[in-house]
Amino acid sequence: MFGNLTDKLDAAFKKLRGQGILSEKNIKDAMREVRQALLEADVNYKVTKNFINAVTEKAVGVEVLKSIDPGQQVVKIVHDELVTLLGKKAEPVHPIDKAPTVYMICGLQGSGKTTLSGKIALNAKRKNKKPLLVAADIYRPAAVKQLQTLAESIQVEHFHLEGKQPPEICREAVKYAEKNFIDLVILDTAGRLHVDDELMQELDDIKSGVKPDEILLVADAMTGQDAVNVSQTFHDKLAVTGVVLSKLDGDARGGAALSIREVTGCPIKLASVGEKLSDLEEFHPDRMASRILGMGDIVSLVEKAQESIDLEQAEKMQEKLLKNKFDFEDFLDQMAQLKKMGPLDSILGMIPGVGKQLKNIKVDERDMERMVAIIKSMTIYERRNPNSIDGSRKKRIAAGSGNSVQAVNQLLKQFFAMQKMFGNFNKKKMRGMPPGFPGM
Ligand SMILES: Nc1nc2c(ncn2[C@@H]2O[C@H](COP(=O)(O)OP(=O)(O)OP(=O)(O)O)[C@@H](O)[C@H]2O)c(=O)[nH]1
Ligand SMILES: [Mg+2]
Repeated sequence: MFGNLTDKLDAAFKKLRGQGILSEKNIKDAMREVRQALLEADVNYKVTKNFINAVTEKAVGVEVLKSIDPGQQVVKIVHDELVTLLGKKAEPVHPIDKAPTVYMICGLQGSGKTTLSGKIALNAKRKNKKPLLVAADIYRPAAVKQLQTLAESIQVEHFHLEGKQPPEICREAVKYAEKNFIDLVILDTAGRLHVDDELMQELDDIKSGVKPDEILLVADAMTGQDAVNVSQTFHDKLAVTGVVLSKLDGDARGGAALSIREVTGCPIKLASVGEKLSDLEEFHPDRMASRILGMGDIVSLVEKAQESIDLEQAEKMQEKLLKNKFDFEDFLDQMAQLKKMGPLDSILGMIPGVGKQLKNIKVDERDMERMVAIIKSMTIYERRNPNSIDGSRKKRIAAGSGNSVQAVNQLLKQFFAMQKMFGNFNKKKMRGMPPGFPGM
């Protein structure tokens, strides 16, 4: 599931990731593709529209975190919006905190109600709770038998009253549970092909008869927008307390998962991810968003951007800078480390007060390779003593690195300017900075 959507989103972000800066135009271009991807995944039209607006607004107004690729930052924004769309926080089902706690399971025919009932029963049993599976579907001849077989397979009690109507069966089941130390009563109700008044009335009668702690609507993720409409109708009529997305393991396009919360306002609490009774998961918006984006690594990279410069090395560097012992060897080390993080001037720009001074010292990524080549052509002595680099040394270094003397001169100029800047910077700012401030 989500495979297609993930690929499409990835393609949209790839374009942004190549860009040096986030402009309103390149964001809009990328968002057009994201929009298309969402619509193709069968996400509700309105939901898509709101989503794109929210992301665009945040991306355009974003204060660009200097240390990472702007495209990655957009990935993070999209991720966060997806989390919001999916409900922000995980909302667990009502705890089994009194005997009996009652869950009512409802939904359309074949959506996976009986399977879910079994899954919840098994789960409760694993927590040393005593569940009771109640057959409240008397219309489909095999339904009672199906639940009974299922209950026996996991050695859980089941309950049925021959010849009674579902509301009465449910009331009696709860009475039985009270007398028999049952912790959790699970009402497996009947489904219909379509939402109809008769079904709703019956479910409403069950609800008022037993006052369930949790009314779970099972929505089949494979049915896309239908699942959204069905959820809306059930929620309007029954005030459902939670949605369970079933068949999330299938090749559904994901639209239902992404739209239900936003459209109905009802939290998604569980995800049914297979036919086996152990295939039940709590629904976590953040995990689902990461799964959809398939880019959990980038999201955490952005989160950790500031921490990810090796603190220990940064501290050492700080010490050297304070003593004005920063040489080309250190420069090379820093380059290697900074390369992981992005453009050098951007990293420096993260340090309060440095950004502005960098205006006249242009250190951009395209120059980095060349700088490294030049430094590597220096002898160790030269690297440690940049002042020793005279005319003839410059010629040799230039030839060795395949650059002009002019390029070597430029690097030296930049290096000395930087050294000077740090000298001034140290005097003015260092005392006020937290120890080991990431960067220089
Ligand atoms: N792949 C997959 N199949 C599921 C899942 N949940 C249920 N199914 C299958 O879907 C079919 C219907 O499941 P049931 O649990 O009987 O559905 P129901 O809502 O109780 O159906 P009715 O009682 O007829 O209304 C069965 O073949 C299940 O094995 C799921 O999460 N993933
Ligand atoms: Mg059933």
